[in-house]
Amino acid sequence: MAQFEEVSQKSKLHPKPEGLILQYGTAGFRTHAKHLDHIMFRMGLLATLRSKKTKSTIGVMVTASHNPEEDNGVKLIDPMGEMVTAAWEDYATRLANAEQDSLLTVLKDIIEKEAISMSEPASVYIGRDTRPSSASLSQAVLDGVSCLGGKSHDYGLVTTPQLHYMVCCCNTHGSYGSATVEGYYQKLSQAFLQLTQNAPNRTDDQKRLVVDGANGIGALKMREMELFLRSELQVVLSNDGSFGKLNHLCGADYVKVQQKPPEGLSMGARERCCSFDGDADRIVYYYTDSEGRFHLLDGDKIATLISTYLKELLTEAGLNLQIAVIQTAYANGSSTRYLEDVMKVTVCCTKTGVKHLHHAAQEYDIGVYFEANGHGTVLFSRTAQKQIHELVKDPNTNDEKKRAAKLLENTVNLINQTVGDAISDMLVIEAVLAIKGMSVQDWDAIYTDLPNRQLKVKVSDRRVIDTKDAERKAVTPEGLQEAIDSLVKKYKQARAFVRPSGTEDVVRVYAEADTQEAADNLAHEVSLAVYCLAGGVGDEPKPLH
Ligand code: NG1
Ligand code: ZN
Repeated sequence: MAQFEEVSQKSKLHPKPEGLILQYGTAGFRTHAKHLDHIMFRMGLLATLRSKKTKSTIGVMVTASHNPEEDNGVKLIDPMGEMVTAAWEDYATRLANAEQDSLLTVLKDIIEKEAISMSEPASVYIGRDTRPSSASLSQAVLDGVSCLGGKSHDYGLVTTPQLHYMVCCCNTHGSYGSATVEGYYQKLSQAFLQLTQNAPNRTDDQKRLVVDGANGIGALKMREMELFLRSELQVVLSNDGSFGKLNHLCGADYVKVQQKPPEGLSMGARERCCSFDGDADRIVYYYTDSEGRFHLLDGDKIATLISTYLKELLTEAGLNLQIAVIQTAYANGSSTRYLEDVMKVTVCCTKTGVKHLHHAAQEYDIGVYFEANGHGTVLFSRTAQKQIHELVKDPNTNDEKKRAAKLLENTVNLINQTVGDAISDMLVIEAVLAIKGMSVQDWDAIYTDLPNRQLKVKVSDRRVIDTKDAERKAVTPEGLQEAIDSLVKKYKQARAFVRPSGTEDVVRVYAEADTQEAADNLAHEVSLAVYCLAGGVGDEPKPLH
């Protein structure tokens, strides 16, 4: 077939370095940008097949999120704006690793297994972040799409969640919103302005928010969106990419992992600040108190704020909908305790990686999911949305119920349900704080985080670590879990676990305990256990103090 001939010819322009093996990980392919040209071309091919198979538009986002600027990556977006399914992740890995001369064989094998009719039309939406390598890499994706006769729409520079939104809008024929960047701004800003009408007396100080754009796409898009928000949110934008390097000493990941403010941000005492990551799908908040102490409000605090607000509204509206919070092993122990014991909401723990949280959240009427690192959103089931909508329309609803139902309806519209979205999450948080008349300090005081520490250990092959129980227990190598258990016993309120990263060639170590020193010591001792029992390479981990 002519299409295959073209694939064969064009793939020579995007050659695979022999022997290079890459895995479709937690968030797609991710590595140094110089190794990715062939991957992009092949993901263009795969997205086209996926589109033919699903008879829907598929998204391809070129980004490496919070990774260093020199890296890049790619992820596929399924029809409803969600991450691509596990079977297709596997195809992605096989296609990516096929040597040049077996590319067509692997491609035809996928076509046969999935019984894809090649005469079906295909449509692929493409977006990219601000990395210097992203422009040419997204061109390689476009080449892949055109080889198999797919139609493409290149959105150029967009945040990851914006592209997810576009894909969902397209495949729901506009009922989720209109598939343009402007449509996104309009939908979100209208909902935000409606919500803040419930907090009419806010001062300019209360409307002010310092935003660290991580020198990335989020900063660019925040600038574009400002106009739509009128003066209901007064954004002071730092790290806007005009000179700093992407994610360098700034951004949500830096702030969360280092537990300190980003560089390049001037923050007054008690001032509300937040950081996006490099593709604006994560957000964390923070402030320094009058003694200069830094306070971080991470994904767990965000989930708590949003679920408390939603639970109160459901009660006021008299709606009997089940709400659950989905977390991972990285959730601070205090947050889990607060949600279960005080809030009395269902808490569920899944493996790391938003696709796992997203699936678990789909099981409830309202599923609030957040990773501790600030990636998350809220899913409202069809039933929940229908009930909320009917209550708004019901002429017999009393004023209190109607107000609660309208707030819920606008909140649904403000939330990007396809994926975690820093801009949407930020607007939800700002609206909730405004409506509840809370300062960032009030929010922070809901519960006190247990001190914690995250470390990385280099090992020769991180796959020697296998885990169970939502990654909270190590099954292999032998003796590792026993070693962790006995270390944890030495500390108060302590917990620790290890798991291989899905995005970096490292083993991650997490520990929490009653004091920072204890959390640091425990994390260090667990790192040593990993180093000794799981084939550590390089220097032995050094103590933090
Ligand atoms: P890995 O590298 O698998 O730990 C990291 C984050 C995940 C997720 C992915 C995708 C932590 C501890 N891990 O995964 O939560 O966000 O990146 O970006 O934050
Ligand atoms: Zn990201």
